[in-house]
Amino acid sequence: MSTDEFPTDSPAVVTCGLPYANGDLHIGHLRGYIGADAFSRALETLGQEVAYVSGSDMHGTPVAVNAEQEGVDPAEFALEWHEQYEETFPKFNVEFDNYGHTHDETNTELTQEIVRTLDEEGYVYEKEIQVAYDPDADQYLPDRYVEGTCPYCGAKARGDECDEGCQRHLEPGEIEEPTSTITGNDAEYRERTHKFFRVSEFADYLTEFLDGLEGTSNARNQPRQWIEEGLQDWCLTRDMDWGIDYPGSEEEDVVLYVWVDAPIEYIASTKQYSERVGTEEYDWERVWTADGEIVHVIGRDIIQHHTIFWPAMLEGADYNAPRAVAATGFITINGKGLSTSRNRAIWAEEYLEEGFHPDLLRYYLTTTGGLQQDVDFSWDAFREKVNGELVGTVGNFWYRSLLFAYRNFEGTPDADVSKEVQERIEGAIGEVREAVNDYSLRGIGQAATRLAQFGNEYIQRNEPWKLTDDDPEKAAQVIRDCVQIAKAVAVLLEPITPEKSQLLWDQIGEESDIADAGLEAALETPPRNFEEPGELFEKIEDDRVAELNEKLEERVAAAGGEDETESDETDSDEAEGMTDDETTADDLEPLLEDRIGFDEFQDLDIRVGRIEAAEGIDGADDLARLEVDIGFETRQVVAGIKQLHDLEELPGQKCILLANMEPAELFGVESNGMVLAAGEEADLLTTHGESEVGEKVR
Ligand code: B3M
Ligand code: ZN
Repeated sequence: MSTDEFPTDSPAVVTCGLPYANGDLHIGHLRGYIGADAFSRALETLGQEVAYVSGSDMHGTPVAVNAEQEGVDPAEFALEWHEQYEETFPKFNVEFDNYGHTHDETNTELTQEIVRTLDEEGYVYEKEIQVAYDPDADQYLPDRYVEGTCPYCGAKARGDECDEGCQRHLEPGEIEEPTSTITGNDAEYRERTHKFFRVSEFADYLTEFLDGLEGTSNARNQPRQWIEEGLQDWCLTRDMDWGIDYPGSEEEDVVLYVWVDAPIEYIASTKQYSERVGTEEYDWERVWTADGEIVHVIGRDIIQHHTIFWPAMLEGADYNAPRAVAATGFITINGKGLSTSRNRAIWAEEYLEEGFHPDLLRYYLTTTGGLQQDVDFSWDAFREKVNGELVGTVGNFWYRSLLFAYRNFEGTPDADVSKEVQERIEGAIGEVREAVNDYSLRGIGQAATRLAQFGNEYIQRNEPWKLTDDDPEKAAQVIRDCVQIAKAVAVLLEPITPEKSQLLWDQIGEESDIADAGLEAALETPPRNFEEPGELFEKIEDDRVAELNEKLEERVAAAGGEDETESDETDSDEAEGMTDDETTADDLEPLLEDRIGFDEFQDLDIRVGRIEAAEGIDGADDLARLEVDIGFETRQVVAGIKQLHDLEELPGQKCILLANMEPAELFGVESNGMVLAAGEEADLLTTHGESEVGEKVR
């Protein structure tokens, strides 16, 4: 790996978390797969050599439990889902260079080889531990076969992950008040011997690794805290028969923990790709053992696996370290947790069946929030974004400029691009380069849409329709500029909307594949002639949205979903970016009995502000220093949001500030006001209309 800016001279690999082969894909999964696909395409447009790989996660209790419920063999069950996923991804223009699965030979062999190396290097030892057991089912209860309470945060948790609380990985035996998910019985504990990986020995290595890790800030900050609290060794084996055998072990009904072989599929899948295209073309060993740039896109609930266990395994077995871990936030639906059991989800198939183009969803999911922010999906917000940005800005510009060019010049006029437009496009290319290096998909999208916005203004300002008769030369030049901008927008937007960009590419008469064009193509002259263009984006009508909302409401109601007192059955997996932590009244802080008068409220000077700068405070785990413009002046404020927000994403965002808060000093930094936020995740309050910075909140 290098620390040079992308593009580098080393081959890169981009991966996304492997979906468990256990159920239908939904929008929560898609955020990660589309995001990683877009990132990999974007790297390519910069000229980076890159492969995008993943595979289905076939093992572990997430698959075994669901297969058992359906009374089928886990291998068969998983393979069926795997095949379905393979068919679904391309429908969203998610194009893997290789999509394998963890149960295939490549991964099985590689996993056993890596574990053998760790063992030989002295990183594995045996220990007797207490393992949950269900006497009625006569079965040990690894991972999702057991539920109980998280010993760290007290939330209801699964055997191996605190999925609704602090998101920590839980070791066998750690969960409190364990009950069997097979019979509902209280679990007993029995003594068993298991293999452990000495993760604790890697604390110093991991600290250094995290210091250099790129990606999103949550993927660095959370693990730092876990290391400070002290790392535990990691149990490598489980009492079950579905999975990969421990190398050389004769023991029946003991397999490797799913999280051992799952990330190794990243390597196995890269290897398969390399073997298919030839190592001359792409060398997996160079990527994984020498100087490759490894970029993992994951959901934020599996940060620990990717920034502690995985890099420790790689280091222990003498592999290369990841360059970046980009952890995405969750998807909520209409402001509530996505829940497959409540059917509050947008399913991949459903989206397509409704007839929407995949690129619309790609655009929505990649540009609605920063990568690590939670993104809410509602059909209303979807319509608004599509109609506003894709139809109104991009599509409108594309169509009007190409139509004008076609009607008056039968294509691209013979003229040179003006200096202004040349520089504007160069600027946009620079913004994309920067966004890619910041792992900001939204930044890529914004650079492209802003360029289209400029195009609209440019055409409006120059009014070429008035020039065709009076000053045809000037008209030719303006339209020449517009065609170039249209082409540039297509190139810049290709990682996000590959199919629509290709269509625009075809419309201007290009004959190649836009995916093969680099960013510099944005400045290359388009072909002289093209055919009459068509509109590439279509407005989503209000009644269509009303209909979709109704459908969603009905099916959530049918699943009993709006009954807040209902205890939710465990979802198949939260991992791909869904959360089930819908708040019930019981979870909320009780309302205060004491009332205050209006005068007392008036004493609070609450203002609309805009965050100008945000940085972590050295030595303080949670605190960030913000500079907030409140119209009259810029305030320095200390806020406990360091772990909860991507600080780099904050500048430019509006916020609400309590301005007459007594000043205080925290970690040597003066705090002069208080930024208001809601809930455990410090959801920052803001305004949604036109209010100006400095205006009072009343
Ligand atoms: N199969 C799904 C998840 O927890 C899990 C990912 C494995 S990535 C190596 O997101
Ligand atoms: Zn917890």
